[in-house]
Amino acid sequence: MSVLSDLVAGLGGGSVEVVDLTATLSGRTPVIQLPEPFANTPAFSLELLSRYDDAGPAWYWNVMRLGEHTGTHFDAPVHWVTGRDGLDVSQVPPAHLVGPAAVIDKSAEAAADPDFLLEVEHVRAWEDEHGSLPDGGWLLFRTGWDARSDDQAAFLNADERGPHTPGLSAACACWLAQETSIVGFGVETVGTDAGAAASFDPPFPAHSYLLGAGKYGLTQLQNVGRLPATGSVLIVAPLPIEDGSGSPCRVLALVGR
Ligand code: 23J
Ligand code: MN
Repeated sequence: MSVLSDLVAGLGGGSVEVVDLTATLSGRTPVIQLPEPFANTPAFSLELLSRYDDAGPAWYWNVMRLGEHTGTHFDAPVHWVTGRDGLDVSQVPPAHLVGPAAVIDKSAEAAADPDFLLEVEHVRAWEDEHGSLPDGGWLLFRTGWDARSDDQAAFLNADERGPHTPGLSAACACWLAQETSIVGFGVETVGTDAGAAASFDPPFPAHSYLLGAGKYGLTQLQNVGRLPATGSVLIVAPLPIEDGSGSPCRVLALVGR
């Protein structure tokens, strides 16, 4: 197939760049903090099995402990009650995991207002400039929040009223779920919903509408600012955990130069 030989030539010749959108996993990886009485995810940790020692003289390996929804990760439809009859992460068709990305950059707006919400009219204005959202592709919401991901307090940005991070309005989440043919929505923040979304109607509308429509979520992306508004190709690689609600995920983008 010449399209694949062209791709390989582009990768070798530098006209196709591979951009890693994945955050490094460590004990410092931020995790969402839900209020009482809800259960929370523990911090990522490694437990040593052996490191060239009596327990394994020639090998180094660990056991890792982490939540499904830790770091750069994938939300499967079954994660939310509205998608309870939908796919678990092992059932996601591989063809849904490679597709075009559309990038909406609201980093200036999010810097000025950490509670900034993406509205239908913003997406419509983007479409007037760049064309329709991609069929079977991903909408990525660029907010600049990846610059905070080394510091859980700055990343979650909570005060006594709760977290303040950008996201989708309920109307926009509903419209993306029902009126567009994207397969998923990706963000740089800790979850696909805005920090204040527990108080929205419905609560957590990005989760509620998108997962309820069989679409997917992608969170804690890095380097979205290196992608063009259109034309890049995303490779999304969650682990196929049987009955899993999501998975830590490697996300790569192919970008033409
Ligand atoms: C559980 C409850 C609320 C939220 C989340 C998880 C996530 O953001 C997630 O990682 O799916 S908002
Ligand atoms: Mn999640």
